[in-house]
Amino acid sequence: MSTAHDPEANRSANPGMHPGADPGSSPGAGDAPSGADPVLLVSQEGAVRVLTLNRPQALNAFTTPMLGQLRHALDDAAADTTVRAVLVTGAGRAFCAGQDLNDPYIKPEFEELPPGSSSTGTLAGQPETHRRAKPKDIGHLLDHYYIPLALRLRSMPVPTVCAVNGVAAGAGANIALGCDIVIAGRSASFIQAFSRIGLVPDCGGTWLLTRLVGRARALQLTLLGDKLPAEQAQQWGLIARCVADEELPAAAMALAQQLAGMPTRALVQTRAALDEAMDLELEDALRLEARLQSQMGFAHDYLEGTAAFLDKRKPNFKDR
Ligand code: LHQ
Repeated sequence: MSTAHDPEANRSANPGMHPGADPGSSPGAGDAPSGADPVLLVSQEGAVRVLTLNRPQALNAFTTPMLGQLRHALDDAAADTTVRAVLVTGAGRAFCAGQDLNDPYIKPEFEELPPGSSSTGTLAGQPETHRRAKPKDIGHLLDHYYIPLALRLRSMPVPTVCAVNGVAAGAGANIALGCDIVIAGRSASFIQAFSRIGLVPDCGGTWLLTRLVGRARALQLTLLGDKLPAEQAQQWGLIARCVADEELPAAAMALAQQLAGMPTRALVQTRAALDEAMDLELEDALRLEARLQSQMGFAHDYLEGTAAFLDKRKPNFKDR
């Protein structure tokens, strides 16, 4: 199964007209015209839905249509009960270079200044060029695209795996880290590129990084914006696994298939409980566990899991 440009995804992902651009009517920067390669590939292997970012010429940088399609593909996977795990990866040599800085939704319009004039020191807030920038409210992009996408990912009713096949920068890094299990190829790397261009981390970076690697390393990554190689990312606990590049596709698929065969509802409640426990006192975490365990105890998968154990057979889990 493979979807091309999904006009519905684009339309419903653009709830409001952005003052600076209308991504519903104008293609994102570098997006192929209709009939060309789709910016998101969707396929299915058994119970695993595979979503592949597909703008390799721009290192799979996110355009607004691509962000809309990714969210809708996650919605589709969530609604499809045959899907029991989602695998996200990128086409080509990168996973994702973050927001496409050419996307008309966010790119400032530039007005050329007459030759000889310089904006330097004369216009407050202007960069040192011979062009005058008319900035757009980039917070709008976060409100309408990245926040719904990050929340959708974290609330998926099935486990998510990210196969980081190359550089993951900015929002690309944080979408990867928002998946449940992150596995990277040895040549992959993670860059909190925001500070390099005068921004703060977004797409959940502040929340994720402090939890994953602690304040000192989170600050090092976000302030310096340096490249963190995959192997070191694994040593730091930022990601779960690092494998040889050529082993990545098979290893990621095996992981996703393994998760797909497991008791989905219990896995998803485990993710939610771990996230919630970060902010709980021990006693509250214990009570949360008891409440969830009580629910699990009435569910098919627990009864099936224990029966299969006692019968010495493979369990057939169904709950979602
Ligand atoms: C790109 C991009 C890109 C467009 C590579 N855009 N073309 C939220 C709110 C609103 C605004 C801003 O953003 C956000 C969230 C964010 O994600 S902010 C962070 C945005 N991302 C970046 O700043 C990363 C920019 N990219 C890079 O620093 C490098 O490309 C990395 C380190 C990722 C890879 O470097 P190289 O391997 O040396 O590749 P390259 O730089 O030569 O890139 C290859 C092509 O991809 C190149 O195009 P070209 O036509 O020259 O071959 C780049 O222009 C294009 N590209 N990232 N984000």
